[in-house]
Parts: sequence; C-alpha cells; structure tokens
Amino acid sequence: MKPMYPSRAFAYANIALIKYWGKYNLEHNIPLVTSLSLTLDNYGTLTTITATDHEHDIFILNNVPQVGLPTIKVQRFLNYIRTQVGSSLKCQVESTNNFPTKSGLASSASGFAALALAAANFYAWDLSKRELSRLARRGSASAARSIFGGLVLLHGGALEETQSYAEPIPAQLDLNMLIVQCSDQEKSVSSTDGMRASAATSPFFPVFVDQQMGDIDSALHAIALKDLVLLGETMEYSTLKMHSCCLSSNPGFCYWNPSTVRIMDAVKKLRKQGAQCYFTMDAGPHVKILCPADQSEEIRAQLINTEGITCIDKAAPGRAAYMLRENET
Ligand code: 2P0
Repeated sequence: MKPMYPSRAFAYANIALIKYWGKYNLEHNIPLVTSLSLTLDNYGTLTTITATDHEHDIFILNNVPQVGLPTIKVQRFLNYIRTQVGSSLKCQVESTNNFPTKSGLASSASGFAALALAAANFYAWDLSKRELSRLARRGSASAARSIFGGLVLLHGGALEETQSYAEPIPAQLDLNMLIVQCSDQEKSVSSTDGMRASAATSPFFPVFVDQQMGDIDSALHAIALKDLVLLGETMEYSTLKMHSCCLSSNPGFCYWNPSTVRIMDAVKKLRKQGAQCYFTMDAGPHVKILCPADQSEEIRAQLINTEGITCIDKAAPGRAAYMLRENET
C-alpha cells in the first residue's frame, strides 16, 4: 500500500573534530577509523519523500532534477531499504540544502542523514537511532553522525557491519563553530576519491590510521575535563594529518586555497593574543573554527575582513535529525 502522506525529515550538517579519512569496507561503507564530530545548528538538509508511479526513483536537489551519479547513489540507498523491508514502491526524493552543496561543507552528511530518516519512515521501517545511524552510514559515512546532535562518535576500523554506528557524547562545553567560507566553487576532488587516493598512495596514511585512536582518546579526555585547549590542539593535529595525506598522495592534491592559509595564520595569531580558537578543514577550502561561545563574536569580527573570504557563519551545537509533521516548516 502507498503511504498517504509525504515523509519529511531534517538533518543538520556536522563537522569532524577528529577526521574520518579512508574506508575499511566498501560494500557497507565502513570507515577505517573512528571519528568525532560536532553537529551544527545552522546548515542542514530538508528531505521530502513521496510515492511515485514512475519506473525509477526520482531525485530532485535544490529544485533541480538530478541525473547521473547523485541519482544513482540515492537509488542504490533506497534499493537497500526496499530489499530489507520487502517493498517495490518507487519514490520521489526532494532535498534542499540551506548551504552550498559539494563544497566541503558536509552536504552529504546532512543529505544522507535526512534521507535515511525520511526513507525509513516512508517505508515504515522501525529502526532505533543506532540502527538509523548505520543506515545513514551506507549513504555517506559522515551522515551516520548527523543522526545525533552535539558531539558524536562514529565507530570505525576492522569492524562488523553492526559495530560501525554513531553515538552521542555527553558534553558540558559551551562551544561555537565559525564557518569561514573561502570559496564559492565546488570542490575538485570528492572526499571519496581523495580518501581512496590517500589510502592507496600516501606514505603518511598508515601513520594517520595508527595515531587515530590516540587522537580520539585525547579528544574524549578533553571533553570530559571541559578542556578546550586540549580539544582544539588535538583537532588541529587531526586535520593537518588528514591534509598531509592528501598532499603526499601520488599525484598529490590540495583542498586549500590562499584564503584557507590566511585564516589558519590569523587563527594562530589570535591565539597568541589570548583568544581560544582552533581551525579544522575538510574536503574543501573552508575553515571551521572551534571556540568558546562567549568569544565567537569577537573572533568573527577579527577575521571578517580577511582577503578572499566570502562570509563567516556562526553555529552552536545542533540537535539530532528529526521528522516534520505534515504542515510543519
Ligand atoms: C569527516 N570527511 O570526518 C571527513 C573529513 C571529509 C573530511 O566525512 O565516501 O562524504 O560518502 O563515506 O562522508 C566526508 O566524507 O564520505 C568526510 P563517503 P563522506 O567529516
């Protein structure tokens, strides 16, 4: 029977403090390393699923019907759900991001988290949040983390499929994240391709993997002690190691641009002047700055006139992915 109402879900993006980079298992999309992230309260994806009589699923992103890889990834994801629940019903997926897509701003994280929640609901598949995070992980590993709010751990490594899930980490830190947009272009190397190249060719990649649990333990210790200095320093160490793997791949590639480096330098200078601020970068040129909530406006004011940046958005820890009622906006 067709569901009578559309299924609508919203999920926020997340930014990794301790990075996921590399896959252990391609079929189930299990990350090679455990990662730790902060779910944001501003950027996110709204996804609506309705039944369709078409032969194939339809995927519309930001009001544009998609063809090729984006649609194939969504169809593959829905096929997995249909196999699990024994349905043949095709659907139309409409997703809208409230931030730039594919620019290293975690659009696949919020996208697949919203899709997992909306689709599980649409196909009446009753999942726990842990199971939902495993489902979202199949679409994009970072999406597993966006199922939960605040600080979130995603288990990776040589694990069974059931062992690679996300879980929230209780925290009493009053954090903000500034997102410094350093370009309005789409990224040139997808994170999936970037991590594949790093794992296959970078001599630093095994070191990144070996040290990951040490970084995770430091970060969890810092969170428990409410020690933003230790958390921030561990976060910077993790991002620089991840980007070292990119630079040292063969051929090497770099996600940064001159504005990225300017902001990294400015963050270090602000620290020398007494501010508590730490940078992290993902598969794109933007810089995300972790800082105490009560310092974020001053830090933003200090950075806003930096050459080449397009804007600075401010986020606080965001909530878990959620369903919307029929008329809710
Ligand atoms: C992260 N990134 O931990 C890392 C750091 C980007 C840099 O997770 O291949 O889109 O779909 O599982 O989740 C981006 O990777 O990759 C990402 P797939 P995903 O946030």
